[in-house]
Formats: sequence, C-alpha cells, structure tokens
Amino acid sequence: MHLVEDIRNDWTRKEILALFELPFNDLLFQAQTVHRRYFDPNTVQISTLCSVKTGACPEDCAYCPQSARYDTGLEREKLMAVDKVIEEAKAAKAGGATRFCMGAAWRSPKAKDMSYVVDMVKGVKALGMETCMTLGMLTEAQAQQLSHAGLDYYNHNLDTSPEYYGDIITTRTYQDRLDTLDNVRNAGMKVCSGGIVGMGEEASDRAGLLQQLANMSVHPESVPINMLVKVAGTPLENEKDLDPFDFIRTIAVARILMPKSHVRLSAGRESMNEQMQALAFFAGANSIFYGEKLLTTPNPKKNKDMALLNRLGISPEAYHAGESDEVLEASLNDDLKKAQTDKYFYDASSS
Ligand code: SAM
Ligand code: DTB
Ligand code: SF4
Repeated sequence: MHLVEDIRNDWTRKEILALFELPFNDLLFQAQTVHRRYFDPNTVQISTLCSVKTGACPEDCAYCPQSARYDTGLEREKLMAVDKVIEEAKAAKAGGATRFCMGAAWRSPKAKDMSYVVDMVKGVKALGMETCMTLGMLTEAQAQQLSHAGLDYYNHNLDTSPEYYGDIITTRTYQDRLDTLDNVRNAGMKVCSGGIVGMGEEASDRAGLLQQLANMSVHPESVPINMLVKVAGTPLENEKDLDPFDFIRTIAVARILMPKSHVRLSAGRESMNEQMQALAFFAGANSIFYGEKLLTTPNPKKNKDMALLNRLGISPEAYHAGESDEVLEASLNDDLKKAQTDKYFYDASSS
C-alpha cells in the first residue's frame, strides 16, 4: 500500500520536532508501520567502503581523521591504482556487498584525477556491482562525466543543520553542498546524502538536517545516518556521548520523513551493541556498511555482522541490475552461502 500523503516535501521544523518528542514506542511503531509499506522489513542493503585516496585533506571538518589540519596519526596515501580498486571491489562482492562505495579525502576532484575515477567506476560496474563515489564537491561537468561513466550513486552529506554547520566546517558552505547535490541529481545519478549525529548538536539540529533532506524535491535515495566516530586529534575527540535512544529516534524520524529511501545505519556501529543495531533496524534502517574498515576507522568484523543478521532473520538485499535471479543465485558470494548454510547459530561465548 502506497499512501500519497506519506511522501511530502513540506515538513516544518515544528512537525519534525514533534516526531522526535513522541513517546519512544509510539515513534518506533509509526516508523516500522511506514517501513513495511515500502520495504521488506527483513532485508538490508549491503555496501562496502573503500578509501581510494586517504588523508591530507585541505578541509577542516571537525569530525574527520583525514583533515590535514589535525594530527590524528593517519598515514597519507596517494590515489589508489585502478586495478587495485577493482581487486578490492571483487573481494567486496565475494564477501556479500552489492554496492561498492569509493571515497577520497578531497575538497573536490582535480581535472587530472577524473580519468582515473572514471576508470574505477567502469571497472567496478563491469563486475556487476552498484557503484557509489564520494569525492567532495562536484561541478556540473564533473557530475556529468561520472554519470556517463555509469556511476549509480554519489554520496555528499549535509552533515548537520544549516545553523550548526558553521561550528563544524568553515572551509565550504552549506550552499556549496546543496549545489553539489543539485549537480548530482541533474546529471541523473542517485543521491546519497545524510549526516552525523553526536557532534554536540541539539535535537533541533537533528530535525533541521532531516528537514533539509526531506524537503528536497526528490528525496535522496540513500540517507546515511552516521554516529560520530570520535578520533583522537580531531576537535571532536572528547565530545560527550549521544543518548543511544536519540540516535534511534533520528533513524525513525528519517524513515517517517523519507519512506521510500534506504536509511543507512552508517558509521559508529563498532561502538554499538547488537541490541542497539537491532533497534535501529526496527526503527527503519535498511542499509549498512559491511567490511572491517569504514574509510579509516574500524567497522564490525564480517562474520559478526553476518551472525547478527542471521540471528535477526535479516537477509541481504539482492542487486537486480539486468541480472536474472538465477544469475544472482549463482553468483551468491561465498561468505553468504556459508552464513546461510551454517546459520551462524548464536554462540553466547563469542559475543
Ligand atoms: N572528502 C569527501 C567529502 O567530505 O565530501 C568525501 C569523504 S568524507 C570522509 C564522507 C563523509 O564521511 C563525511 O561527509 C562525513 O559525513 C563522514 N565522516 C567522516 N568522518 C567521520 C567520523 N569521524 N564519524 C562519522 N562520520 C564521519
Ligand atoms: C557516509 O555517510 N559515511 C561513510 C561514507 N558516507 C563515505 C564514511 C564514514 C567515515 C567514518 C570515519 C572514517 O572511517 O574515516
Ligand atoms: Fe576532507 Fe571529506 Fe574529511 Fe572533510 S570529511 S576533512 S572534506 S575527507
């Protein structure tokens, strides 16, 4: 059942805050009800991240271990060779991912980099995976170039509300980010845009972030909700923990505001227990980053994630781009086959 009134682009801050203020069970019930109208509630999309260019970024994002302005002990790395990226994508596919997300620590790609990233898109796409990139700001022409290469998704986060934004980043404006998202949309790619919570913002900032995303004329197809990963050396390293229920509320409100979008339980899972992740799925999260590393920080071990999904009766979402179910079945990755046959029965001693 699709309800026309579910899909709106005129949310007021007051309405969104009222959702945040609902009793927890009422909010989760509403989110789960909306979720079931648009998605199989027992399926989660699986993406794997790859940092194709690490560290030494000129921007000053206060949360980021890759900014050259903070001493986080991160080793800078040059742009990865295209064949190395494709090897990593093959491994991600064999491990169960249907989407490969390539990230670069850039303010924006330089002209000399474009042919390499275009080749990465083509090579990964040829493996039968969805492609996503996050390379910083894009001009109209760069967005067109990536779209023509076959890039499916472009990730560019708004990060927080317009009001709180200036406390976190000063080297590019909120409007710069909105312009990049327009360029991505106009070039015909799918938009992946979300933010980070736990950066010392107020509930009204979390509402403001979601309001910006939900009031776009077309909702982002993918909405990553990151919990701040506190990295020593960054200005936010000692930020106080967000109440875990406020994180779950953010997922639930994102689900209600953007019913057809995939909401990703993104960075921060390494510091969440399994119960909290299960609650996030119940609140409407239906995508995760899978693999032992995000861009530079740890993510849960693959077998631990597969075990969790199995215990919850959740299956990975299949990728259907022109492939028949038989082909998909045949290419079902090794980890998954093992997970499905072993069922990864819960072993209390290992958790
Ligand atoms: N440099 C590009 C840019 O910022 O547009 C792309 C890569 S950047 C690392 C991608 C996103 O990762 C950021 O927008 C931010 O939302 C997220 N991120 C970075 N560091 C994080 C952290 N410590 N905790 C949570 N999310 C983080
Ligand atoms: C997103 O929203 N989260 C991902 C992805 N998009 C590129 C990145 C998370 C990075 C966490 C910190 C790190 O590993 O460096
Ligand atoms: Fe650079 Fe992106 Fe990190 Fe900001 S979030 S410092 S732009 S890598």
